Amino acid sequence: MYTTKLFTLVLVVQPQRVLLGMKKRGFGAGLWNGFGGKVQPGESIEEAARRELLEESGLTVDTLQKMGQITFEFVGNSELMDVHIFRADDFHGEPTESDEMRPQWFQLDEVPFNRMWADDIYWFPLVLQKKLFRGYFKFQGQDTILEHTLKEVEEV
Ligand code: 6U4
Repeated sequence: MYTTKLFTLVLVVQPQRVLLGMKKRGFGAGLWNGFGGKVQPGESIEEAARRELLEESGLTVDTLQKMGQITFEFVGNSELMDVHIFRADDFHGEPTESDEMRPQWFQLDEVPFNRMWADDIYWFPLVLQKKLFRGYFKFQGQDTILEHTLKEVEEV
C-alpha cells in the first residue's frame, strides 16, 4: 500500500539567473536544489512553499506561480513524494544561509545539473519557459532514474 507525502519546491528565477541552495543536511544533502520541504498539518501547499522559502533562503515573495507537480517513487519505499513546484520572478530580502541551505545565484546557462537531482534536467527548462507540467519519476537510490513520465498540462 502506497502513501503519499506532500512537499514544496520553489525556484526564484530572474531574467539571467536562478537562485539555488546547497542542501547541507538531510534528504538530498550535497545537491543544489530549489527551496522547499514538507507541507505541515493545517497549512496549504502554497503557505508551506512560502514558509520553507523564507526558512531556507531568507526571502519572501509576493507571487508564487504554480508550475508543476511531480510524484517521486523510491524503490523499496512505499511512501511517494508528491512535490509541488513553484516559480517566483520577484522577491524581497537578501539570500541568507540557513542551517539547511546555502543559497547561490547561477547564470541560466550554468545551472549545475550534474550536482542536482537527476530529474531536474528534465523539467527545469519547462520552468524557465513557464510551461506547466506533471511528471512521475521512479528512482533507485538517489542517482538512478528507472522510469519516468513528463507531460505539459494546461493546469496544475
Ligand atoms: P526537515 O525534516 O525539516 O529537514 P523539510 O525541509 O520539511 O525537512 P526536506 O528538506 O526533506 O523537507 O524536503 C525535501 C525537498 O527536496 C523538497 O523541497 C522537495 C525536494 N525534492 C525531493 N526529491 C526531489 C527530487 N527528486 N528532485 C528535486 N527535488 C526534490 O529537484
